[in-house]
This record gives sequence, structure tokens and C-alpha cells, in this order.
Amino acid sequence: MTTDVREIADLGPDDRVAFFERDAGIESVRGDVREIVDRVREEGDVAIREFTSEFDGVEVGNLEITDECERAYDELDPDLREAIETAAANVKEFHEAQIPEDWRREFSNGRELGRRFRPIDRVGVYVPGGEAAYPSSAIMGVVPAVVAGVEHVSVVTPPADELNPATLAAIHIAGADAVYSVGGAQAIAALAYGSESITRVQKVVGPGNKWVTAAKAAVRGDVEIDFLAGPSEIVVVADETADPTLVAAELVAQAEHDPNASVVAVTDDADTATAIADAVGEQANASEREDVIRQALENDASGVLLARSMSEAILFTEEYAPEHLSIIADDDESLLERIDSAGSVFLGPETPVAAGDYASGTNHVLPTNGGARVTGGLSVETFLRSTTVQRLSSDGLNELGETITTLADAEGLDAHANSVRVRLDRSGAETVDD
Ligand code: HSO
Ligand code: ZN
Repeated sequence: MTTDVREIADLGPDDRVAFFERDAGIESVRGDVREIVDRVREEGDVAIREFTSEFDGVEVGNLEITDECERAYDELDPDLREAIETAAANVKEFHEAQIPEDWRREFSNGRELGRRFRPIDRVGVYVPGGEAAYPSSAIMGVVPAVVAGVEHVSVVTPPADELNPATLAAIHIAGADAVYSVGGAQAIAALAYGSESITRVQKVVGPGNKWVTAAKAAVRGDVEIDFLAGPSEIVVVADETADPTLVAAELVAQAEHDPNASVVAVTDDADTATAIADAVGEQANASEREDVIRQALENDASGVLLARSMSEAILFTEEYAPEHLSIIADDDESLLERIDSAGSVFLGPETPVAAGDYASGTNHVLPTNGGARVTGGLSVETFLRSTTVQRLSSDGLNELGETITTLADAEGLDAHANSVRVRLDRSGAETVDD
């Protein structure tokens, strides 16, 4: 297969929509998902079993498989077990560094304000199964919740005649409290509303296919969710110093995830662009997943793009707001300074996205479809809530009194104003007039 180089300057309005207004592609299943969610909500386990039989072709016995995860761990190949443990340890270490400190300080005389952070009590993590059964995703979803101190972490993962042992072991290593064999929209509904077998949670996180994503959209409001995550995306920003083979390797790696993945290289050097396009074709042809990769490369939001300058390359990237951004260029740090919208950034030629996908410690559950314009990926904060705390001294209240009563009077809320005046009267401070 071959890939063409296109110039950013030549992109038309349709191209810009394709690149910048990507959507999660959940429209086609929205109606069906609504029905599944409603039935699970009303009928609990009965509906869960029925949908599992219909969609997964499995008659599940026990929905809970927590013990199976421990067994899979015990029986797993030691090298694979060690790799999962190393990855989990690095993810734990990086996420521990994110735990915010509670704080309180005096902002002015007698006006002390602060914030405290506490874990959410019960969360649910979706761990994909089937073709996309990734042990790494179990680590990325569960470890930050455990690090945040969540008391009960439930995992749902689709059933199969033969569950992926590495994924089960990873769920165990990551520290989940309860694991259920249910997938798709029915799993999200079960977490959101609870059933006879499945504990209702307060927040649902994790990546999944379009059924899972549409279900997260459907339950949002009744339960918190992280964000809607679609197929993988990458933009590689490269200058003339970049090795085209490495740039192509990054595109092909994310392309192999999904026929709907979006992969882009953007460079200001025409020869580099051509060499990247050639290398992408060669590497795709040599890949075991050539078919998936080819479809991803044909996606309207994929391509090798030639910019007139690195500034134009950065503007494009910023507008794209990719899930992953790799910068392979001489002055990568100063280019990074100009980027605000990217889920996770990988700097330099020795930093493949696969490092973050698996083992360096950063999280790989990241916003796609431009979500990076408004949010980051999973982190410890995803599993925390914050509370503000304050204490005023009588001096502090005296200082603020008039501001409060003036605003309360303006809002016609006399009791609010009075709650201040009774205190000021009692402390013998100067009376605040109406
Ligand atoms: N790149 C994917 C995550 C992943 N990669 C899992 C390999 N396994 C989405 O960020
Ligand atoms: Zn990946």
C-alpha cells in the first residue's frame, strides 16, 4: 500500500471537518444502547444474562469472577507475570506522585481557606475483552483508583469461553476488589444502577468499543463518568532531523489498534514527508495486522501532511488535539511550549508511545476525538473529590461583613444577611447598616 503526502495549505473545509471534528462514532448504536441500559436498570441480573447470551454468545454461571483472577495470576507464565508487575509498579509510582496534599492558609487577616481531597467510595472500571483484551488497560484503570484510596473498585470485563488469563491476572495485580464477567452496554448499566449480583458504583471509567462508549454517554448524569474515549489517535510532529522510520513506526503502531484509528504525521520538510509516507507503506505491508492498519491509514482523519513551517505544524496539531502527540524534532521542548491540547506527549526519538501504552508509568486511558481540549486522561484526580474548608475569625468576618450583606440584600435574601449581622452584633463590632 502507499500513502500520499498532502499539504496543509491545500486542505479544504471537508478535510478540516474530518481532521478536527472527529466524533466517537456512537450514533449508530445509541437507540439500541438506550434499550439495553433501561432493561438492565429495570430487570437487573435477568437482563444482564439475556444480553450476555445474545451479544457474547455465553451462558454465564456466576457473574462474579474475582477468584478466577487470583487463579489466573497463580498460573500465569512467570515472565509475563513479571512484565505486568513491573508495568503496574511504574504506573503506581507515577500516580502516587499525583496525590494532592490537603492545604489551608490565611488569605487575609482571619480568613482561612483550604481544600481537602478524599477518594470516591465506589468506582467501576471497564476492562475491554475479546480482540482488544489488554492486560495493560486493566492496570491503567484500576491502579490509579487504588492509589487514590477508593474503598471498593469493581471491574467488569466481557465474558468468553476462554477469558484472557493475562488480563485476569493484571486485574488481580492491580488490586481490584470485585470482578464481574459482563461486557458491553449491559456492563456499564450494571455498574451505574446495580443489580442483584453487581454493586452499584458512583463513577464509571475505562475505554471500550462503541457500545460501551454509547452506554457511558447514556448513563452520564445518573453516575459520574471519566470521558468518552474512542479509537486510538496519534499526531507525530517531525522536523528534518527526524528519522522517517521512527515516525512511521509510531503511526503504524497506533493504527494497528483499530480500523477507525486516526494517525497523522506532520512535518515542514518535503523530503521527510515523502520518506515517512514510504516507510509507513513498507511497515504496514510487513505487519501482521496489515488489514487493520490499511483501514486506519485510509481514515479521513489520517495522513502524512506537509506544513509550510513548524508553526503551521504546531497550529494544526493544536487544532487536532490528539490523544497522543509525539514530537521528534530538534527543538522539541520549545515546540511543546506551544501545545496546550494533547492527551499525552512523547518527546524525542527514543520515546515511543508504546512506552506510555505499557510501562513507563503514565496512563494510557486518554481523551480522544478532541477531548484533550477540555480534559486530561485518567489520573489520581479522576478518583478524588475535593472539598473546600474555611474558618473566619471575628476580625475576618468583620472585614467581609459589608460585602456579604450588600450582596445578600441585592439578592433579596434577608436571612443570609441576618446570619452575618447576628454575629457582628454579638461580637460588638460596628453594626453593618442595611
Ligand atoms: N494506545 C492505546 C492503549 C494500548 N496500547 C493498549 C497497547 N495496549 C490507547 O491509548
Ligand atoms: Zn497502543
